[in-house]
Amino acid sequence: MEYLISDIHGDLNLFKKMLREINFNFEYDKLIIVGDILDRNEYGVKLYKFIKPFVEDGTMELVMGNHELFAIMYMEGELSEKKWISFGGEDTLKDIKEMSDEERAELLEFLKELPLYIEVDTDKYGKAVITHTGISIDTYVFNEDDSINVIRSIEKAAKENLMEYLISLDIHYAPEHIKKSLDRFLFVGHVCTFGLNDDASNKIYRTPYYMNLDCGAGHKELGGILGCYCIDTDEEFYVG
Ligand SMILES: [Mn+2]
Repeated sequence: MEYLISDIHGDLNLFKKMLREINFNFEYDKLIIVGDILDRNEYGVKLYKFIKPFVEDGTMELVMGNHELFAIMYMEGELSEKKWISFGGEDTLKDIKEMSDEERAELLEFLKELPLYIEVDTDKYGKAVITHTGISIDTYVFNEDDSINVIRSIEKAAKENLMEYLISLDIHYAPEHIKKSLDRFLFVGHVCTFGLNDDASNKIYRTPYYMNLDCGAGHKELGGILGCYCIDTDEEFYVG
């Protein structure tokens, strides 16, 4: 089985609870995390240490989220402590400061190698792309048939301004005809689903063009939980 989880935001315990909930088989199953393992909750660095061996052996994959980029920028001197703390980085920052130079270099290397998107074939949605925010309105690349080339659009957006791409909310505001012309279904996170669902529920947000999996584990004060989607069975799972 192949599963998707997004925006765990340092809640290692809730993540482990989800692995038990879905009966995750480390030998046969695969898990793709749609970005933002760090910040907001306490154990972002512990979560990184927990998933690292599984990313290395291919059991799990992690797509880059804006909070992974914040950590890179901080370690490279491009983001101040104050600014990162304002984005929820306080606990991550504290743990990074306690790391040895070697551990810090390893973390930086791990984060810098993260992909911006992963392609996946699904029975229900056909060819799909898994990426943290979706698309950027200013960087559409069109195919010859006037459909929007999702992969090339993501690459263009990231090349022009990676930070802008990784914090983009554009997919949620794109007009229907634009969403209709995307040449791939999208799996995204980044925006809490209780802000998207008509009934303000924290369940996975589904549209004909994309699915948003950020059920708000980084915002428990607003009722957030952790959601998981199984690509093979179209099932949803929740722990809170
Ligand atoms: Mn995000």
